[in-house]
Amino acid sequence: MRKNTIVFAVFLMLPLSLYAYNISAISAAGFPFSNSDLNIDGMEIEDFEDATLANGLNVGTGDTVNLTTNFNFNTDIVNSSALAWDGTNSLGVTSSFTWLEFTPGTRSVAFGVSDAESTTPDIVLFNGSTAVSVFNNPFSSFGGFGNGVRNFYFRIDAQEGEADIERLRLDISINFPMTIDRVAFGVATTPPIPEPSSFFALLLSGLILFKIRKN
Ligand SMILES: [Ca+2]
Ligand SMILES: [Ca+2]
Ligand SMILES: [Ca+2]
Repeated sequence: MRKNTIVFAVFLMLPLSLYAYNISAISAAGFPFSNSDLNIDGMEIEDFEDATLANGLNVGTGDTVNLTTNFNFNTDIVNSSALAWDGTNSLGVTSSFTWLEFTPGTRSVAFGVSDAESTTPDIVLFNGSTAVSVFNNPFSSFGGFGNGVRNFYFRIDAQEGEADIERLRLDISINFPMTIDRVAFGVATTPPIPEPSSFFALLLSGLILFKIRKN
């Protein structure tokens, strides 16, 4: 009985511990949010309300990893208060590949997603010239999709021992554009809200320890 319990534990915990980088999201249902609500206190913020990008952030489009920064406020910004996560402007994600490039030392990145359909967006994380981790439609588990509305506030955190977040590539089908806004990046002073899976893992390990000790 004891042996069975331990095997069961390893089997369930393994996929969780191998999951690279921490991905989480906050539902748009509680909009508007303060920085504290979003756990982005102390991070740099780009709100896309003017033509200048925050220091440490580049935005570009193209199909190779060699990002040529080509952010153009006049053509890349979508003006809609229904989609914005602050102010009235957002970055339109209308190309197949839209790149966000961050200053060295960036450990956490977060942004609001709006106007996204459930079938299209993917996020690919690049370090150097290599895609080190691919999140195949990470949005699918977050729900809240729909055109013309805010969907959720996405977040990725590098865990201890993992490389900095250099670049994220947002992949969409050009027939299904979306927008992002209130990009936060840097070193978070507050951790993301733990995922239900993390809670489950903690609960599970607690229960297993209890059971092992009892035996
Ligand atoms: Ca904005
Ligand atoms: Ca700006
Ligand atoms: Ca859309």
